[in-house]
Amino acid sequence: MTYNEEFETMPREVIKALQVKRLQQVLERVYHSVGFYKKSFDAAKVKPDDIKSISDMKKLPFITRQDFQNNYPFGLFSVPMSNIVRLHTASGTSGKSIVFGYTKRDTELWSDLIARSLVAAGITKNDIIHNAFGYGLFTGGLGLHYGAEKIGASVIPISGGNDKRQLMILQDFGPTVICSTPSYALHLAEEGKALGVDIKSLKVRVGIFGAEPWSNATRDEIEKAFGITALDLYGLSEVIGPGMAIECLEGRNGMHVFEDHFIVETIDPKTGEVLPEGSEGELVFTTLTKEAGPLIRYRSGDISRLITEPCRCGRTHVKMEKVLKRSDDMLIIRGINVYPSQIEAILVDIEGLKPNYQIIIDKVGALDTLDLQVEVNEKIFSDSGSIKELQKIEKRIVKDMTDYLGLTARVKLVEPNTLQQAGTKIIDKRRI
Ligand code: DLL
Repeated sequence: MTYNEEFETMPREVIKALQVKRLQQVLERVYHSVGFYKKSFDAAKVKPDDIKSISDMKKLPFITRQDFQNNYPFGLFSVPMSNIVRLHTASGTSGKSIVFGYTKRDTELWSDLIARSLVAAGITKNDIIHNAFGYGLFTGGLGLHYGAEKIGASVIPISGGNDKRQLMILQDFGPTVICSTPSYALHLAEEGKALGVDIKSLKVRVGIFGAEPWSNATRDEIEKAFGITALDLYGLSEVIGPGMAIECLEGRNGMHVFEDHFIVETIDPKTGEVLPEGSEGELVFTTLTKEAGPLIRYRSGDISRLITEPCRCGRTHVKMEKVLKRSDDMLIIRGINVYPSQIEAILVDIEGLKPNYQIIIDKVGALDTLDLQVEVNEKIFSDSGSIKELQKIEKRIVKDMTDYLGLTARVKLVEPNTLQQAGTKIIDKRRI
C-alpha cells in the first residue's frame, strides 16, 4: 500500500526528470535568496543554470554541519522569519546547537513524508500509535506525531522516559504500533520483564525505530521480545527530520528514500568524489521541495550503500542500506547526537581541570552509559582539604552535561598525568 501512489511508484526515468526540474528551481531560488549559497557557488565558479542533469551536480560545492555553525542561528534560512512556523535543533560540533526552520508548507511536507512512511509500514487510521520518540527540539516526537495524525491514526504522545507509565499505557490503551529508538524499545521490554509484564501479549504488531544505528541482531531481539515486525526509519534534522527513508514490508533490504523530495548521492568521504551507484560511501542529500532551509549537497556523515534493484512492494524509489557507521566522530548516546568536541567544550570551561579526558561509552542492559574520566590540575590535586572542591567540580560537570547536552554522565576525577594520552580519548565498548 502507498500513501501517494503516483509519486511513490513513478518510473525511474520520470523520477529523474522530476528531480532535475525541481533541482533547477531550487538552485535558482537559493542562489538568489541565501547569501551563503551565492558565495559558495561563486567561489566554485558555478551558476544554477550550469546544472542540466543529476551528473552535473558534482560541480556544486557541499554544505556541511560547520556551515550551519558559521551561520548560527538563522543565517541559512531562505525565507523571512515571519514565514517560519517551527524551529528544531540538533547538536553542533561546539557548544551551540544547529537550528532549522520550517514554513507551514514544510511542516505539511514533513507530515506527508511521515504519513508515507507509516503507510509503507502497513499502518492505517485504525491503528493506535505509542510515540515514545522525544517531543521537543528533537525532531522525532513531533515529526512522527503530525504524520500519524495525517493518516488519521490515534497518537499517544508519551515521549521518552517514565518507564512504568509507558508500560501501563502499553497495557491499558492497547496501542498497535510503537515508535522509539531501538534501544529504548529493548529497555522497555527488559523493564517489563522485570515487572512481570507479558510484553508479547501486548497488542503492538509493528514497531518503527530509528534515530540511532541498530543491527539486524538487535531487530531480531526486539521482534522476539514484543512479537512484532520492526522497521527502520531514517532521517536527519538538517534535511527535514525522520521520514526521509523507511523500510517497506518487503523484508530487511534497505529503506526507500523519497526521491521526489530528495536527491541522494554517495561520495568518498576522504576525497568528496561521487562513487558509482551501489558503492559504500557517505550519503549526501539535496532537498528539492523544502522551503525554509533548502540544502544543496549536504554531507550527512552517514555511511551506507544505495540499492537500485526494483522492490517487490512496487515503490520505485532507491533504497539505502542500514546506517551502521559514520564518517566523522559523532556519537549517538541514548539517541542523542554528540560530538566529543562538545563534551570537551564543557570541560575546558570548568576551572581546575586539565585538558585530558577519557569518554567511555558502554551499555547496561539495552541502555547506553557514559563515563567521563577527567584529569584535575596539579593545584587542585595538591591543595589540602580539597575533597569538597573535587566534589564541586564533579557535580558541575554532571550538571553541565545534562543542561547543555541532555546526557547523564558518571564522572570520575583522576590525578594529573594518569590518563595515558593527551587530549580526548573515546572508548566505545558498545556492540551495535
Ligand atoms: O535522529 C531524526 C529521526 C528521528 C530519525 C526519529 C528517525 C527516527 P537527528 O537528531 O538530526 O535526527 O540525528 C540524525 O541520527 O545522521 C544518523 O547518524 C542517525 N540516524 C537517524 N536515523 C537512523 C537510523 C534524527 N534509522 C542522525 N539508523 C543521522 C541509523 C540513524 N542511524
